[in-house]
Amino acid sequence: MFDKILIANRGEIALRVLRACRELGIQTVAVHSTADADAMHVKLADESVCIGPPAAKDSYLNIAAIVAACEITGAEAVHPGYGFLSENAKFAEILTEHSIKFIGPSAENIRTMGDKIEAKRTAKALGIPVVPGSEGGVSNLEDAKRVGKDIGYPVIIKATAGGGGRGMKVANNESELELAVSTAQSEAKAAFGNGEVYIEKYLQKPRHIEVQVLGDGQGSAVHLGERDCSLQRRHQKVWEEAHSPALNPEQRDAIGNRVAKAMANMSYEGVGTIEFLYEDGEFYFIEMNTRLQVEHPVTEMITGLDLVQEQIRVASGNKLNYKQSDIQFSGHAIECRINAENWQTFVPSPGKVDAVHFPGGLGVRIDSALYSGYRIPPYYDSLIGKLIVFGKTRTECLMRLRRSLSEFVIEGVDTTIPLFQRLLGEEDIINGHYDIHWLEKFLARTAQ
Ligand code: MV4
Repeated sequence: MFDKILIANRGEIALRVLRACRELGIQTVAVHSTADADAMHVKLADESVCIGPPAAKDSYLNIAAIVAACEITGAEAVHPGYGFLSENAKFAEILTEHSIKFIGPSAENIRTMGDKIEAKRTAKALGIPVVPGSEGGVSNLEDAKRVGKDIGYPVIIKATAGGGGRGMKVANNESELELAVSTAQSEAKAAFGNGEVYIEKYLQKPRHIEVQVLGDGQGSAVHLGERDCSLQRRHQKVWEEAHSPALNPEQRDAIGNRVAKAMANMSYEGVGTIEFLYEDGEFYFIEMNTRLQVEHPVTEMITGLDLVQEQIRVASGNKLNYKQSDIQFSGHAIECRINAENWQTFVPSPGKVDAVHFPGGLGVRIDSALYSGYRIPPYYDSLIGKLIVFGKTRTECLMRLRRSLSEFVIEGVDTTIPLFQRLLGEEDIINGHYDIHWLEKFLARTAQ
C-alpha cells in the first residue's frame, strides 16, 4: 500500500479522496492554486503545495507543477479526482515515466475510450450493444447518405473527439444531412482541433443509464449496478439515482454482467463507467468514462463499497478479493448536485457564504468542501456540494430527500436547492417517469 498520495484536485472531490486515504492510513498532499489557499481540502490535508495562479490551465492542469509537487513531498501516487487531468492519457504516461503511480486505468485504456469511434469499436468487439451507425468516421456526404439509408432517419452526427454533447447535430431526413454534417465537422474542428465526425441512429426519448465497473487490471472485474442520470440540463447532470427506476433485476444483471466481462477482457484497472442510452427495453452504448464520477456516492450507498478506497487498493497492486456474487445491492439512493447558481437560469453565483447548515440524520450524506465564511472563487465549476440520501425503498428515499432539503441552509449565494424542492412536487419525478429531455421541458414550463 502507498504511504503518501497527492490529490490533484480541489473542492468536494479532493475531500472525498482525502477521507479515503485517511481511513487507509495514507498521508495526503493537497495541491492548490493561489485562489484556493483558504480551501477546505488544503486545511484538512497533511501537507499542501501551491501549484500556480487561479486559472486551471496554470494550476490544476499544470502537469509539470504537479509532478514537481510529488517530487518535493515524496508522494508515490496521484489521485486525479474527476475533471482536470483525470482522463488525460499524457498525464498518466508522464507520471509513469517519473515512477509515480497514476490512480486509474492505463494510459492506453484512457486513450482508446477518449476517442469516441475507437471506444465504440472496442465496446462492440467486446460484446457491448452499441447504437446502430457508421463503422468509424464519415468524411463525405455520399458516405453519410449511405449510412442514413441503411439505419433510417432521424440520425445524429457526433464529433469523434467530442463529449459533453458539444458539436452534435440531428438530421431528420436526407435533405437535412448535408448541412448537419458540414456544421458538425466545422464545429468539431473549431472546438477540438479534429473535424472527424460519425453518424448514429438518433434515439428520441431515451434515458441515460450508466453502469459502474471496477477492475483490478489483472483480469478480474465486477459491475456495481447502474445509475440513472437522465435529469440533465445542457449536458450537466442535476440529479442521479441508483438503481434506475426503469430497470428490473434481470435487466440489471444482464447488462451489468456483459459490461463486467468486457472490462475483465480488456484488463481494465480501477473504476469506470459505461454510458448507455436506454429506450424501449434496449441498451445502446454511447461512451465510457475512465474516471471516478461525481455521482459515485449513490453506488456506494447501495453497495456499501468505498469506491475511492477500491481505486487505491487496485492501484497498489491488489487483486479484487471478491466476485460478482459477493456484491449485494440494497435500498435506493438519490444525489442532488448543489451548485452555486440561480436555480432557474443556472447563472453562477460565486462569493462569500455567510452561513451554512447541513442536514443530517439517518441515511443522509453530504459531500462538500463548503464552510461558513468561505468565499467561492469564480474560476472553477460551481458544484459546492452533493446531498446524497439513502432509503430502503425509493419512496422512503424521496421522503428523506424532502426532509433533508427542508433543513438545508446556505446563505450569501444562490443555490440549486429550490430546484430540487420543486422537482419533489412533480408526479413524473415521484413515479420515476422521466427521460433525458424531461428537465429541460420542466424548466421551460417553470420559466413562464
Ligand atoms: C445521443 C442522443 C440520441 N441518440 N445519441 C448527449 C451527450 C453525449 N454524451 C451523448 N448525447 C446524446 N447522444 C443518439 N444516438 C441524445 C443525446 C443527448 C443526451 C444524452 C444523455 C443525457 C442527456 C442528453 C441530452 C441531449 C441529448
